Amino acid sequence: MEESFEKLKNIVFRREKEPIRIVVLGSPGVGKTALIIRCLTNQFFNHYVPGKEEAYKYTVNVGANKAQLDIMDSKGKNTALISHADAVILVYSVIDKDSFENIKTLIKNVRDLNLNSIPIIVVGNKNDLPKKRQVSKTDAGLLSASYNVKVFESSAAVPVHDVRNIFAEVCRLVFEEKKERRESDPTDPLRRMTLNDIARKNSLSLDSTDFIKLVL
Ligand SMILES: Nc1nc2c(ncn2[C@@H]2O[C@H](COP(=O)(O)OP(=O)(O)OP(=O)(O)O)[C@@H](O)[C@H]2O)c(=O)[nH]1
Ligand SMILES: [Mg+2]
Repeated sequence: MEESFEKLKNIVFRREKEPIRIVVLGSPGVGKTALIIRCLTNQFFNHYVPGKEEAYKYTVNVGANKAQLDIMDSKGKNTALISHADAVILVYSVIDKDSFENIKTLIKNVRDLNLNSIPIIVVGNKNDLPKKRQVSKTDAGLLSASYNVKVFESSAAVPVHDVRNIFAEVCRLVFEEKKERRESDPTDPLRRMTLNDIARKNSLSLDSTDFIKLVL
């Protein structure tokens, strides 16, 4: 069991019926799908299926407790999803400078669309390819400071720990940010809706929905 999930359980699992809705966005090919699959299955998904958009339900069990993460691997055109997300993970590739530049536009879009001050976590993926690196850690640090976002580096191609810790950190930030809002409006029906429900409600078509259960 990973320590970060262990720390989460007291704050997350009491509210198990409310999914934590996480939308993952970024330029094509940066590794959004690979990062999600790495987190959920501990496998490296080394096939490129461009632009596939899917919803994942990820149930984390720790002993008798459960938390449901509702993760949407998104192209970013579905503004309804962004406006109802509890957190957004923006992915760039450290070997693709343009994808890093695009993060600034994405941050602005998310802040315009989602009126709650939801956590935005930026992930610089593919850091297993140092010879091809185009975005330095200094660039990432400057972005973090000027846009007030957390930036992590990761790789979907190497073992799992940093990727799962990123998702754990996202949950922690969601509960810090959302605690007051949740407690102040317990009747809000949106609280129990998944991103897939929201997509359906907005007549958005998704390729499929995967239900993946992970037992830690
Ligand atoms: N070396 C390396 N390759 C990676 C990494 N992450 C993803 N890839 C590869 O990069 C390619 C694109 O990865 P995807 O996860 O499909 O990218 P994506 O962001 O989902 O792309 P779109 O769905 O088209 O927007 C695939 O061939 C992956 O195997 C990584 O951390 N390191
Ligand atoms: Mg993809």
